[in-house]
Amino acid sequence: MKKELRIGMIGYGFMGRTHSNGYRRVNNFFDLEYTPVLKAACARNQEELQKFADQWGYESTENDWRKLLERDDIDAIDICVPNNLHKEIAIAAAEAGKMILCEKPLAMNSAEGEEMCAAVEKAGVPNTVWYNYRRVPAVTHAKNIIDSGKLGRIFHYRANFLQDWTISDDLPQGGNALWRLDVKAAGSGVTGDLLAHCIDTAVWLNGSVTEVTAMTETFIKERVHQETGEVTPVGIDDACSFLCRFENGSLGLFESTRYARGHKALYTFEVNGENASVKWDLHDLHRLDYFDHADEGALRGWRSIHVTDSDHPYMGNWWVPGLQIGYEHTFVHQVADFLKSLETGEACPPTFRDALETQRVCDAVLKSAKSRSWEKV
Ligand code: SOE
Repeated sequence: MKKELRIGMIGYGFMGRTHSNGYRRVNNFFDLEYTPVLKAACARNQEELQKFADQWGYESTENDWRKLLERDDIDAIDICVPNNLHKEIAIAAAEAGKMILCEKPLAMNSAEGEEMCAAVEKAGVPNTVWYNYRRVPAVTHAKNIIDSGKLGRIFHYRANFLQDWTISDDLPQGGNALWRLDVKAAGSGVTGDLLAHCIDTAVWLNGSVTEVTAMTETFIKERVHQETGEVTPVGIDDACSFLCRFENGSLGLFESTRYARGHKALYTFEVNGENASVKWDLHDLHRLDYFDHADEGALRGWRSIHVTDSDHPYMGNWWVPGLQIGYEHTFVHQVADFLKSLETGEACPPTFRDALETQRVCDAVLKSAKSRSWEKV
């Protein structure tokens, strides 16, 4: 008989679906002591919420997250609402003794993140932040290769996250689905939404960032607000590029935009070391490209590792070698790792504290874009 982890999900958007899928599928593929139980889904719009709850199999609904936190039949709260609500819910959930799985980014800024870390650490509740790309098998494989020392001294880290969905000036800001464009709900634009992913992976693979210099641009300065119908200034960054130094002496180059026509979600990174390099591309997510200078000269070249063998990270839990998995599986992996962490008593990274480091880099990036100078993290 498995131990239950009774989930209270707050929010029902895109991320509510990815996480719910993770909870539903995890025990089919991973052998774990715990099983998630979809106890309750919570949001204000009952009609939409009920559809979501029925589709994913949540046993009940709540319209007020405070009521959800009062329930004794909920062990863990999953926060899948806009960024401006993360702090209040997370602190109240920690005070109510609930475990917390929080959608990225952790908070609107690092000051909020600090308070959230203090709350979960004081309460001693297990916590994690859904930076899902860490759990693409090829990305975890890159981590293992780098940690084994095969790259030698690292010189460069390069990452991009490119999209094109906000180019039209007819697109409103704010409200359902478009809160990412409203600075009051999102905190920032591509920096907190997309570069946060790149930074989380970078810090995990290559260590801490010490200083940054950045530029941002808001190409469309005013948009109709979906909730008020009024034309209001746009406060988010539409594009952001930054240079940085890592603690290990390597140099970083990051770019993100929602104005790269033709790119829907192109996340790529490349790490260059003295002996070898790795590179990865979300559009080919099951492959890791690897170049090893020690290879025999005539055969030396980039090799493309199809990360589908049973001894590759996570892959032993899926199909037979050669058959690949995709985006949604990264969330199944995060649930699996969270449930495993409950068995072992270890933390499930990235914890709130780990995600705070990403938040600090984002803050320094936005500060540098304003000050037009290098900023320490
Ligand atoms: C934005 O379009 C977005 O959905 C991000 O919010 C996600 O974190 C990213 O994984 C995909 O793009």
